[in-house]
Amino acid sequence: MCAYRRRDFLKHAGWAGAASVLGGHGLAALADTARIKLPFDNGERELAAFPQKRPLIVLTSRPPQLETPFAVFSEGVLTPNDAFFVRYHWSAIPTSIDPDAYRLKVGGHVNTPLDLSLADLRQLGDAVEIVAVNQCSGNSRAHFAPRANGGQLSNGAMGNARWKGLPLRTLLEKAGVKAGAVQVAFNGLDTPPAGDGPDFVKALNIDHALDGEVMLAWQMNGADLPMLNGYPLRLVVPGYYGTYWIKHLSDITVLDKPYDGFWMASAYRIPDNPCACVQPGTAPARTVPIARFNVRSFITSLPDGARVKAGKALVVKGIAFDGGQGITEVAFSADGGKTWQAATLGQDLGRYSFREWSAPFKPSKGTHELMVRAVNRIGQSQPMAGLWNAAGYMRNTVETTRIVAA
Ligand SMILES: Nc1nc2c(c(=O)[nH]1)N[C@H]1C(S)=C(S)[C@@H](COP(=O)(O)O)O[C@H]1N2
Ligand SMILES: [Mo]
Repeated sequence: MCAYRRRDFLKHAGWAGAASVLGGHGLAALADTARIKLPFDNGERELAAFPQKRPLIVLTSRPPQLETPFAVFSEGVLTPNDAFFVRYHWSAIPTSIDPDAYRLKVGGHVNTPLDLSLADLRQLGDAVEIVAVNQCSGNSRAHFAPRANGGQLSNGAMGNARWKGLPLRTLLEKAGVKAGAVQVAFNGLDTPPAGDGPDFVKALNIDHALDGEVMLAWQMNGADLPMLNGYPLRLVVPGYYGTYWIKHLSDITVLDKPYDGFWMASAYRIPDNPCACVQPGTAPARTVPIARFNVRSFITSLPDGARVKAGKALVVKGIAFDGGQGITEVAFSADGGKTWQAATLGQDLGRYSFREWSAPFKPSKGTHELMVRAVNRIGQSQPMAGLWNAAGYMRNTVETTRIVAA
Protein backbone atom coordinates (compact mmCIF):
# COMPACT_ATOMS: atom_id res chain seq x y z
CA MET A 1 0.00 0.00 0.00
CA CYS A 2 2.74 2.35 1.06
CA ALA A 3 4.85 1.43 -1.92
CA TYR A 4 1.89 2.08 -4.17
CA ARG A 5 1.46 5.57 -2.83
CA ARG A 6 5.12 6.25 -3.34
CA ARG A 7 5.04 5.12 -6.92
CA ASP A 8 2.09 7.35 -7.48
CA PHE A 9 3.79 10.25 -5.82
CA LEU A 10 6.89 9.88 -7.93
CA LYS A 11 4.91 9.74 -11.10
CA HIS A 12 2.55 12.57 -10.45
CA ALA A 13 4.21 15.02 -8.18
CA GLY A 14 7.67 14.15 -7.05
CA TRP A 15 9.91 14.14 -10.04
CA ALA A 16 7.91 16.80 -11.82
CA GLY A 17 8.30 18.90 -8.70
CA ALA A 18 12.02 18.35 -8.54
CA ALA A 19 12.39 19.12 -12.21
CA SER A 20 10.61 22.41 -11.83
CA VAL A 21 12.63 23.25 -8.76
CA LEU A 22 15.83 22.60 -10.69
CA GLY A 23 14.59 24.18 -13.91
CA GLY A 24 15.49 27.74 -14.83
CA HIS A 25 12.68 29.60 -13.15
CA GLY A 26 12.43 27.54 -10.01
CA LEU A 27 16.16 27.59 -9.46
CA ALA A 28 16.33 31.38 -9.56
CA ALA A 29 13.57 31.63 -6.98
CA LEU A 30 15.15 28.94 -4.88
CA ALA A 31 18.56 30.54 -5.09
CA ASP A 32 17.30 33.56 -3.17
CA THR A 33 16.19 31.51 -0.22
CA ALA A 34 17.87 28.14 -0.06
CA ARG A 35 21.62 28.45 -0.27
CA ILE A 36 24.40 27.33 1.99
CA LYS A 37 28.10 28.14 2.18
CA LEU A 38 30.16 25.06 3.00
CA PRO A 39 33.39 25.80 4.89
CA PHE A 40 35.90 25.75 2.00
CA ASP A 41 36.64 27.78 -1.15
CA ASN A 42 33.89 27.45 -3.78
CA GLY A 43 31.62 25.99 -1.12
CA GLU A 44 28.48 27.87 -2.23
CA ARG A 45 25.68 25.36 -2.84
CA GLU A 46 21.97 25.33 -3.52
CA LEU A 47 19.53 23.26 -1.51
CA ALA A 48 16.67 21.47 -3.26
CA ALA A 49 13.90 19.14 -2.12
CA PHE A 50 13.91 16.00 -4.27
CA PRO A 51 11.05 13.46 -3.90
CA GLN A 52 10.74 12.12 -0.33
CA LYS A 53 13.55 14.45 0.73
CA ARG A 54 13.66 17.72 2.63
CA PRO A 55 15.89 20.39 1.06
CA LEU A 56 19.39 18.91 0.82
CA ILE A 57 22.66 20.31 -0.50
CA VAL A 58 22.91 19.75 -4.25
CA LEU A 59 26.27 18.52 -5.52
CA THR A 60 24.81 17.43 -8.87
CA SER A 61 21.18 17.18 -9.92
CA ARG A 62 21.52 14.65 -12.75
CA PRO A 63 22.00 12.14 -11.26
CA PRO A 64 20.97 13.48 -7.88
CA GLN A 65 23.94 13.72 -5.52
CA LEU A 66 22.68 15.29 -2.34
CA GLU A 67 24.55 16.06 0.84
CA THR A 68 22.97 16.20 4.29
CA PRO A 69 23.17 19.67 5.90
CA PHE A 70 25.40 19.11 8.92
CA ALA A 71 22.85 20.57 11.36
CA VAL A 72 20.76 17.42 10.80
CA PHE A 73 23.27 15.40 12.83
CA SER A 74 22.34 17.35 15.95
CA GLU A 75 18.69 16.22 15.59
CA GLY A 76 19.38 12.71 16.83
CA VAL A 77 21.62 9.67 16.51
CA LEU A 78 19.60 8.22 13.62
CA THR A 79 19.56 10.23 10.39
CA PRO A 80 15.98 10.78 9.21
CA ASN A 81 15.18 9.15 5.86
CA ASP A 82 14.17 12.47 4.30
CA ALA A 83 17.55 13.96 5.22
CA PHE A 84 19.73 10.97 4.31
CA PHE A 85 22.38 11.77 1.67
CA VAL A 86 22.12 10.50 -1.91
CA ARG A 87 24.92 9.31 -4.16
CA TYR A 88 24.70 7.91 -7.72
CA HIS A 89 27.28 7.52 -10.46
CA TRP A 90 25.15 7.36 -13.60
CA SER A 91 22.14 9.43 -14.58
CA ALA A 92 19.87 6.59 -15.80
CA ILE A 93 18.34 5.92 -12.40
CA PRO A 94 14.96 4.33 -11.69
CA THR A 95 12.29 6.89 -10.81
CA SER A 96 9.39 4.48 -10.49
CA ILE A 97 9.50 0.82 -9.50
CA ASP A 98 6.51 -1.50 -9.33
CA PRO A 99 7.16 -3.59 -6.19
CA ASP A 100 4.98 -6.40 -7.57
CA ALA A 101 6.99 -6.70 -10.76
CA TYR A 102 10.39 -6.31 -9.11
CA ARG A 103 12.72 -9.33 -9.29
CA LEU A 104 16.00 -10.21 -7.63
CA LYS A 105 18.14 -12.69 -9.54
CA VAL A 106 20.89 -14.83 -8.04
CA GLY A 107 23.18 -16.70 -10.42
CA GLY A 108 26.71 -17.62 -11.38
CA HIS A 109 28.63 -20.19 -9.36
CA VAL A 110 25.59 -21.58 -7.49
CA ASN A 111 23.69 -24.87 -7.49
CA THR A 112 20.24 -23.31 -7.87
CA PRO A 113 19.89 -19.94 -9.63
CA LEU A 114 17.06 -17.90 -8.07
CA ASP A 115 14.59 -15.41 -9.50
CA LEU A 116 12.65 -13.93 -6.60
CA SER A 117 9.89 -11.43 -5.96
CA LEU A 118 10.10 -9.25 -2.86
CA ALA A 119 7.52 -11.50 -1.19
CA ASP A 120 9.62 -14.59 -2.02
CA LEU A 121 12.67 -12.93 -0.53
CA ARG A 122 10.92 -12.05 2.73
CA GLN A 123 9.80 -15.66 3.10
CA LEU A 124 13.33 -17.06 2.91
CA GLY A 125 14.03 -16.44 6.59
CA ASP A 126 13.68 -14.23 9.63
CA ALA A 127 14.22 -10.52 9.10
CA VAL A 128 17.09 -8.94 11.05
CA GLU A 129 17.86 -5.36 12.06
CA ILE A 130 21.12 -3.48 12.49
CA VAL A 131 21.99 0.14 13.14
CA ALA A 132 24.81 1.07 10.79
CA VAL A 133 26.48 4.11 9.30
CA ASN A 134 26.53 4.49 5.53
CA GLN A 135 29.39 6.80 4.54
CA CYS A 136 30.66 7.70 1.09
CA SER A 137 34.38 7.10 0.47
CA GLY A 138 34.62 10.75 -0.56
CA ASN A 139 32.84 12.18 2.47
CA SER A 140 34.68 15.40 3.49
CA ARG A 141 36.73 15.37 0.25
CA ALA A 142 36.60 19.15 -0.13
CA HIS A 143 38.52 19.53 3.14
CA PHE A 144 41.63 17.88 1.68
CA ALA A 145 44.67 20.11 1.28
CA PRO A 146 45.79 20.18 -1.44
CA ARG A 147 42.32 19.68 -2.92
CA ALA A 148 41.57 16.24 -4.40
CA ASN A 149 39.63 15.53 -7.60
CA GLY A 150 36.04 14.35 -7.25
CA GLY A 151 32.77 15.63 -5.82
CA GLN A 152 33.58 18.48 -3.45
CA LEU A 153 31.71 17.23 -0.41
CA SER A 154 31.76 18.58 3.11
CA ASN A 155 30.94 16.24 6.02
CA GLY A 156 27.36 15.39 5.02
CA ALA A 157 27.88 12.32 2.82
CA MET A 158 27.17 10.01 5.75
CA GLY A 159 24.15 8.90 7.72
CA ASN A 160 23.18 6.43 10.44
CA ALA A 161 20.04 4.30 10.11
CA ARG A 162 18.34 1.21 11.50
CA TRP A 163 18.26 -1.20 8.55
CA LYS A 164 15.89 -4.13 8.31
CA GLY A 165 16.15 -7.02 5.90
CA LEU A 166 17.44 -10.51 5.31
CA PRO A 167 21.03 -11.67 5.86
CA LEU A 168 22.70 -12.14 2.48
CA ARG A 169 23.95 -15.47 3.85
CA THR A 170 20.38 -16.79 4.03
CA LEU A 171 19.87 -16.04 0.35
CA LEU A 172 23.22 -17.48 -0.73
CA GLU A 173 22.60 -20.64 1.29
CA LYS A 174 19.29 -21.02 -0.50
CA ALA A 175 21.05 -20.75 -3.86
CA GLY A 176 23.86 -23.06 -2.69
CA VAL A 177 27.32 -21.58 -3.26
CA LYS A 178 29.48 -24.02 -5.22
CA ALA A 179 32.99 -24.95 -4.10
CA GLY A 180 35.57 -22.62 -5.62
CA ALA A 181 33.50 -19.44 -5.25
CA VAL A 182 35.74 -16.45 -4.43
CA GLN A 183 33.56 -13.32 -4.78
CA VAL A 184 29.98 -12.16 -5.13
CA ALA A 185 29.13 -9.30 -7.52
CA PHE A 186 26.15 -6.94 -7.04
CA ASN A 187 24.31 -4.86 -9.63
CA GLY A 188 21.36 -2.48 -9.37
CA LEU A 189 18.73 -1.17 -11.76
CA ASP A 190 20.52 2.08 -12.64
CA THR A 191 22.60 2.12 -15.83
CA PRO A 192 25.03 4.38 -17.67
CA PRO A 193 23.15 6.78 -19.97
CA ALA A 194 25.27 5.62 -22.93
CA GLY A 195 25.99 1.96 -23.59
CA ASP A 196 29.76 2.15 -23.36
CA GLY A 197 30.03 3.41 -19.77
CA PRO A 198 30.88 0.74 -17.19
CA ASP A 199 27.75 -0.33 -15.29
CA PHE A 200 28.08 0.27 -11.54
CA VAL A 201 28.86 -3.20 -10.19
CA LYS A 202 30.68 -3.96 -6.93
CA ALA A 203 31.98 -7.20 -5.42
CA LEU A 204 32.64 -8.62 -1.96
CA ASN A 205 34.87 -11.57 -1.09
CA ILE A 206 32.88 -14.75 -0.53
CA ASP A 207 33.65 -15.04 3.20
CA HIS A 208 32.52 -11.45 3.70
CA ALA A 209 29.32 -12.05 1.72
CA LEU A 210 28.62 -15.09 3.93
CA ASP A 211 29.44 -13.44 7.28
CA GLY A 212 25.77 -13.14 8.27
CA GLU A 213 26.02 -9.36 8.75
CA VAL A 214 25.84 -8.19 5.14
CA MET A 215 22.16 -7.59 4.58
CA LEU A 216 19.56 -7.21 1.84
CA ALA A 217 17.57 -4.33 3.34
CA TRP A 218 14.08 -3.18 2.40
CA GLN A 219 13.56 -0.80 5.29
CA MET A 220 15.44 2.00 6.95
CA ASN A 221 14.30 3.59 10.21
CA GLY A 222 11.04 1.64 10.14
CA ALA A 223 9.90 2.71 6.66
CA ASP A 224 10.37 1.48 3.08
CA LEU A 225 13.65 2.71 1.61
CA PRO A 226 13.21 6.10 -0.06
CA MET A 227 13.46 5.72 -3.85
CA LEU A 228 16.73 7.68 -3.90
CA ASN A 229 18.26 5.41 -1.23
CA GLY A 230 17.65 2.23 -3.19
CA TYR A 231 13.96 1.29 -3.10
CA PRO A 232 12.88 -1.46 -2.91
CA LEU A 233 16.04 -3.34 -1.86
CA ARG A 234 19.66 -2.43 -1.19
CA LEU A 235 22.79 -4.06 0.10
CA VAL A 236 23.90 -3.02 3.60
CA VAL A 237 27.58 -3.75 4.28
CA PRO A 238 28.14 -2.72 7.91
CA GLY A 239 31.42 -0.90 8.53
CA TYR A 240 32.25 -0.69 4.82
CA TYR A 241 32.18 2.43 2.65
CA GLY A 242 28.92 3.22 0.86
CA THR A 243 30.30 2.22 -2.53
CA TYR A 244 29.45 -1.43 -1.70
CA TRP A 245 25.90 -0.64 -0.56
CA ILE A 246 24.31 -1.30 -3.97
CA LYS A 247 20.86 0.29 -4.39
CA HIS A 248 17.86 -1.05 -6.34
CA LEU A 249 19.62 -4.41 -6.16
CA SER A 250 18.65 -6.60 -9.13
CA ASP A 251 21.45 -9.12 -9.78
CA ILE A 252 23.72 -11.08 -7.48
CA THR A 253 26.37 -13.19 -9.19
CA VAL A 254 28.63 -15.66 -7.39
CA LEU A 255 32.04 -15.74 -9.09
CA ASP A 256 34.84 -18.30 -9.21
CA LYS A 257 37.41 -15.57 -9.90
CA PRO A 258 37.76 -11.97 -8.65
CA TYR A 259 35.49 -9.46 -10.35
CA ASP A 260 37.59 -7.28 -12.64
CA GLY A 261 35.08 -4.60 -13.75
CA PHE A 262 35.95 -0.90 -13.70
CA TRP A 263 34.45 -0.05 -10.30
CA MET A 264 36.59 -2.66 -8.53
CA ALA A 265 39.73 -2.84 -10.69
CA SER A 266 40.18 0.88 -11.45
CA ALA A 267 37.94 2.98 -9.20
CA TYR A 268 37.50 3.09 -5.42
CA ARG A 269 41.04 1.98 -4.74
CA ILE A 270 43.31 3.30 -2.01
CA PRO A 271 47.08 3.24 -1.45
CA ASP A 272 48.04 -0.15 0.00
CA ASN A 273 49.61 1.10 3.22
CA PRO A 274 48.38 1.58 6.82
CA CYS A 275 47.40 5.27 6.36
CA ALA A 276 45.91 4.83 2.86
CA CYS A 277 47.92 7.94 2.06
CA VAL A 278 50.76 9.29 -0.09
CA GLN A 279 52.74 12.54 -0.32
CA PRO A 280 50.48 14.96 -2.21
CA GLY A 281 51.05 14.68 -5.92
CA THR A 282 52.77 11.28 -5.79
CA ALA A 283 51.33 7.92 -6.83
CA PRO A 284 51.17 4.88 -4.54
CA ALA A 285 53.27 1.81 -5.33
CA ARG A 286 50.23 -0.45 -4.99
CA THR A 287 46.50 0.02 -4.49
CA VAL A 288 43.74 -2.14 -3.02
CA PRO A 289 39.94 -1.81 -3.05
CA ILE A 290 38.65 0.56 -0.37
CA ALA A 291 37.15 -1.39 2.54
CA ARG A 292 36.30 -0.44 6.14
CA PHE A 293 35.78 3.01 7.64
CA ASN A 294 38.54 4.50 9.71
CA VAL A 295 37.76 6.25 13.04
CA ARG A 296 35.89 9.57 12.88
CA SER A 297 34.29 11.99 15.30
CA PHE A 298 32.43 15.27 15.01
CA ILE A 299 31.03 18.04 17.14
CA THR A 300 27.38 18.36 16.16
CA SER A 301 25.90 20.73 18.76
CA LEU A 302 27.87 23.81 17.67
CA PRO A 303 28.57 24.89 14.11
CA ASP A 304 31.91 26.42 13.20
CA GLY A 305 31.75 30.13 13.96
CA ALA A 306 29.05 29.74 16.63
CA ARG A 307 28.63 32.58 19.16
CA VAL A 308 27.96 31.54 22.75
CA LYS A 309 27.62 33.31 26.10
CA ALA A 310 30.90 33.78 27.99
CA GLY A 311 30.95 32.24 31.48
CA LYS A 312 27.84 30.13 30.89
CA ALA A 313 28.33 26.35 31.24
CA LEU A 314 27.33 24.37 28.17
CA VAL A 315 27.42 20.75 27.12
CA VAL A 316 29.21 20.10 23.83
CA LYS A 317 27.77 17.10 21.98
CA GLY A 318 28.68 15.05 18.99
CA ILE A 319 29.05 11.67 17.32
CA ALA A 320 31.86 9.17 16.71
CA PHE A 321 32.04 5.94 14.70
CA ASP A 322 34.42 3.49 13.04
CA GLY A 323 34.38 0.45 10.78
CA GLY A 324 32.94 -1.93 13.35
CA GLN A 325 35.39 -2.36 16.20
CA GLY A 326 33.28 0.05 18.22
CA ILE A 327 34.20 3.39 19.79
CA THR A 328 35.61 3.03 23.32
CA GLU A 329 36.92 6.54 24.05
CA VAL A 330 36.21 10.08 22.94
CA ALA A 331 38.44 12.98 24.00
CA PHE A 332 37.41 16.63 23.82
CA SER A 333 39.71 19.66 23.70
CA ALA A 334 38.66 23.27 24.11
CA ASP A 335 42.14 24.72 23.50
CA GLY A 336 43.08 23.58 20.03
CA GLY A 337 44.45 20.21 21.14
CA LYS A 338 46.77 21.35 23.97
CA THR A 339 44.74 19.60 26.68
CA TRP A 340 42.09 16.91 26.43
CA GLN A 341 39.30 15.66 28.68
CA ALA A 342 37.39 12.40 28.42
CA ALA A 343 33.90 12.82 26.99
CA THR A 344 30.94 10.81 28.26
CA LEU A 345 29.71 8.21 25.78
CA GLY A 346 26.00 7.95 25.01
CA GLN A 347 23.84 4.89 24.44
CA ASP A 348 25.50 1.99 22.58
CA LEU A 349 23.38 1.15 19.54
CA GLY A 350 25.90 -1.40 18.29
CA ARG A 351 29.41 -1.24 16.93
CA TYR A 352 28.39 0.00 13.47
CA SER A 353 26.29 2.93 14.71
CA PHE A 354 27.09 6.55 15.44
CA ARG A 355 28.00 6.75 19.14
CA GLU A 356 26.89 9.96 20.80
CA TRP A 357 29.22 11.72 23.24
CA SER A 358 29.05 14.84 25.39
CA ALA A 359 31.48 17.00 27.35
CA PRO A 360 30.88 19.96 29.67
CA PHE A 361 32.59 23.24 28.82
CA LYS A 362 32.39 26.71 30.36
CA PRO A 363 33.85 29.14 27.81
CA SER A 364 35.71 32.22 29.00
CA LYS A 365 35.44 35.39 26.92
CA GLY A 366 37.20 35.04 23.57
CA THR A 367 37.75 32.55 20.76
CA HIS A 368 37.99 28.80 21.44
CA GLU A 369 39.19 26.01 19.19
CA LEU A 370 37.12 22.93 19.97
CA MET A 371 38.36 19.51 18.87
CA VAL A 372 37.22 15.93 19.27
CA ARG A 373 39.18 12.72 18.79
CA ALA A 374 37.86 9.17 19.12
CA VAL A 375 39.59 5.83 19.77
CA ASN A 376 38.20 2.41 18.89
CA ARG A 377 38.41 -0.94 20.68
CA ILE A 378 41.72 -1.84 19.04
CA GLY A 379 43.36 1.53 19.72
CA GLN A 380 42.96 3.14 16.32
CA SER A 381 42.35 6.87 16.37
CA GLN A 382 42.44 9.97 14.16
CA PRO A 383 45.43 11.96 12.84
CA MET A 384 45.86 15.58 13.95
CA ALA A 385 47.19 16.65 10.55
CA GLY A 386 45.58 15.86 7.21
CA LEU A 387 46.61 12.74 5.33
CA TRP A 388 46.32 12.78 1.55
CA ASN A 389 45.41 10.48 -1.34
CA ALA A 390 44.61 11.37 -4.94
CA ALA A 391 40.94 10.38 -4.85
CA GLY A 392 40.21 12.25 -1.62
CA TYR A 393 38.97 9.16 0.21
CA MET A 394 38.81 8.28 3.91
CA ARG A 395 39.40 11.71 5.43
CA ASN A 396 39.42 11.33 9.21
CA THR A 397 41.55 14.21 10.44
CA VAL A 398 40.65 15.72 13.83
CA GLU A 399 38.37 18.63 12.91
CA THR A 400 38.38 22.05 14.57
CA THR A 401 35.23 23.99 15.46
CA ARG A 402 35.99 27.63 16.27
CA ILE A 403 33.52 29.37 18.54
CA VAL A 404 33.38 32.85 20.02
CA ALA A 405 32.21 33.48 23.59
CA ALA A 406 31.07 37.02 24.37
N1 LIG B 1 22.75 1.16 -7.74
C1 LIG B 1 23.67 1.97 -7.19
N2 LIG B 1 24.01 1.76 -5.91
C2 LIG B 1 24.92 2.56 -5.31
C3 LIG B 1 25.57 3.60 -6.03
C4 LIG B 1 25.19 3.80 -7.39
O1 LIG B 1 25.71 4.67 -8.10
N3 LIG B 1 24.24 2.95 -7.93
N4 LIG B 1 26.50 4.38 -5.39
C5 LIG B 1 27.12 3.83 -4.16
C6 LIG B 1 27.84 4.82 -3.36
S1 LIG B 1 29.36 5.31 -3.93
C7 LIG B 1 27.38 5.26 -2.15
S2 LIG B 1 28.30 6.32 -1.19
C8 LIG B 1 26.08 4.82 -1.61
C9 LIG B 1 25.26 5.97 -1.13
O2 LIG B 1 24.04 5.53 -0.62
P1 LIG B 1 22.80 6.51 -0.54
O3 LIG B 1 22.63 7.17 -1.87
O4 LIG B 1 21.64 5.71 -0.10
O5 LIG B 1 23.16 7.54 0.52
O6 LIG B 1 25.34 4.11 -2.58
C10 LIG B 1 26.10 3.14 -3.28
N5 LIG B 1 25.19 2.31 -4.03
MO1 LIG C 1 30.32 6.79 -2.40
